[in-house]
Amino acid sequence: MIIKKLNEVSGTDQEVDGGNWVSRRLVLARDGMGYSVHDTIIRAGTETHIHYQNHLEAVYCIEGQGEVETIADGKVWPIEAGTLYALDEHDEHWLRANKGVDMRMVCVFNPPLTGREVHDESGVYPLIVEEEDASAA
Ligand code: 9YT
Repeated sequence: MIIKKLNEVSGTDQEVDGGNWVSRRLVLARDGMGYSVHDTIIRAGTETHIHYQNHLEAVYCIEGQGEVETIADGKVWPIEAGTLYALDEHDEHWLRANKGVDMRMVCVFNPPLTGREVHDESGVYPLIVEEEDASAA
């Protein structure tokens, strides 16, 4: 059984500040679950270009409001608490948080992040496979 508390992750190397967002990584590749789980704050008024070419991500909003726009077709979906979006086609997108209040998201990644990743200039996370994770596959 793995038990993690947000306040134990905050301020450690499992808290990653990407500028427009800060990601508190609760479950990581080394936990051997096959996915990672993050509690992520998207800072109010920000717009982030994201393209997870190496990962599938599901994102469940639990606080705040914003929108997601898929770049291939220009479609825009509003996001509020209780909205989930899943990037099942590695969808390149813009993620925008409304002004005034941060968004808070629960994010699940497959394959799992190792804990060190931040977006590169194309909005991509590199694929890092840890030994424990590779042997489980
Ligand atoms: C929703 C989203 O993709 N935000 C960027 C950060 C990422 N989810 C993470 O590393 O937690």
